[in-house]
Amino acid sequence: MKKTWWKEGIVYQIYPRSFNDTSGNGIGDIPGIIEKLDYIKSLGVDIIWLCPVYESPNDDNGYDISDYRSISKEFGGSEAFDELLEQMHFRGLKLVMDLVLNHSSDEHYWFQESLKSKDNPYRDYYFWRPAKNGNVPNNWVSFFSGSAWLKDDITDEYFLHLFTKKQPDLNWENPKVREEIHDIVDFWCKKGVDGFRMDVISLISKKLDFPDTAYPEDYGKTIKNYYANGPRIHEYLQELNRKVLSKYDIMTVGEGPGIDLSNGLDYVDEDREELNMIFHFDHMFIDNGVGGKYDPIDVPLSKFKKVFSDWDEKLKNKGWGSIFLGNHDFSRMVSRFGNDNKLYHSTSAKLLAMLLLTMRGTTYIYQGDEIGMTNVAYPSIDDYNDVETLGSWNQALKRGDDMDEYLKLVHRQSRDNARTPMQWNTKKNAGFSDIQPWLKVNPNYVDINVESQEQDENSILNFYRKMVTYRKANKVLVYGDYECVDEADENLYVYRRWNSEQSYVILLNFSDSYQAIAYEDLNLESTELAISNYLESHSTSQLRPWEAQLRKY
Ligand code: ISL
Repeated sequence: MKKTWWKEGIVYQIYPRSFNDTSGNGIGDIPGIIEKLDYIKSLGVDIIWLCPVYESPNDDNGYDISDYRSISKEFGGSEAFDELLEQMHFRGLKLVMDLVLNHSSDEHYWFQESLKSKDNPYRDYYFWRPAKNGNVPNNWVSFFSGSAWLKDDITDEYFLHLFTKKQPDLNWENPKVREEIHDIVDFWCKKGVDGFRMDVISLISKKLDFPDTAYPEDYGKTIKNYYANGPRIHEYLQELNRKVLSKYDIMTVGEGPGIDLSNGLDYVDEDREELNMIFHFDHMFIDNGVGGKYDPIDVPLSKFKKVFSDWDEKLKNKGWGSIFLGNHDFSRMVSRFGNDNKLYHSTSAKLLAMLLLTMRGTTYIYQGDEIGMTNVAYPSIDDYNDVETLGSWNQALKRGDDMDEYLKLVHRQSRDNARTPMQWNTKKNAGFSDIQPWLKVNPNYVDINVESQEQDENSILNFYRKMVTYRKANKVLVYGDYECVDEADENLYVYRRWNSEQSYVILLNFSDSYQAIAYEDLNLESTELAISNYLESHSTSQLRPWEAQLRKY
């Protein structure tokens, strides 16, 4: 495998709205990020993935871009951005922009023109279709509930929006659209950014006959079979690579709902020259029931482990993986995959950190996970902001669901869990802002915050630093081979990493109870403990609740 900076680099993801507010308007901003660059650097990470900061009416918090070349004034505008880039490069940090190219905002000039008439030159920048039998063109539903089509009265036709009605899908079939996109990507490369995270890139090529989904009730199947991996997807990505990406030393990671083991390698196979990495969601949608994330199911650990093993096997020697357990679209990883009860909060957050930093692939850390930020449970739906949460809430209301029960589901699943303001200290609003933030802080900031963890050498924060340093010093944890020791064990996740010189075994107890280690073949007595999330008395015959051990082999 060719070695590169983006394979060895560790990424820190920032959701700017919730990171640090310096202007005093309750919304995080770019100067707020600049203020915290030394903190970010102190984590040992190399790359920042910045969620969208472009001009946007913020129907979906920046994932609806109205001007691809301007930085939102609310966030500090282009001057603040230039300063950020300079300050980051000065510290040896690389900047990865989030690019949303599947759709624009309806307030983008292109769409405003497109609305005007059927023969407007921008009409074909989007997907316009006439009514079918007096109704919507097909039965597709948007990711955020309701039909994916909206009728516009000026021309009496429908346009496609796979997300909110203010996020019309761009028509990549149109060569002019692709040229515009190539120019945008080139613009940011010339500015000196170091890469792109490409939003829902798996959706950009559409099935042009827009067939009805045969699974209108099955969210996952519909995405896979109708929305994602369209007929020209690889042609578009190869073209983008050839015309722009290949000219710069940048990294690309495509977000890929609908991508699975059967097609994932096609996006990242080094010989195909498309993208460097993708985010697949096999572990993130793992507890989605037929009705999607608001219809969750229980998942055995073996299924979770299998996702990591299968993907490693699929990509090894040909492509490169992305290792992540959370981002701005999901519940907090410690609440979801760990245990956020006081008793196990710190231990399980550290165990997950060990998983993230001992897997093959590039590690992505989402802001706040380095201090173990947890889910929030707001008392009322009025406290929520996320369009996905509100969309499913309204559907549930229409169905006549028990809304007290549904609020519990919102507590568990809402994307706002990951979007609560960053918890810096115990001051008002967790030190995030001088005024009431756009989304309420999680009341547990008095216990979970950066300042107190800075002072505790055994904090989650300092455990992250330790793991990051260790991974960087032992490249076998980046490039080495991977093997899961026992796929079937429902409590322990044990795996090995090795190359010709070094070998490690990682033992993770994903349970609230003591677990015997029954793997005699591993000969653990003769191994040396390198890092653990418990302070003392480490045994090789049993693991305590949520115990994690990294052992030299
Ligand atoms: O958020 C999800 C599950 O809760 C996903 O289905 C998500 O909508 C999907 O992965 C696409 O996400 C990306 O594009 C969306 C935006 O809302 C998300 O924040 C972004 O990460 C539309 O641009």
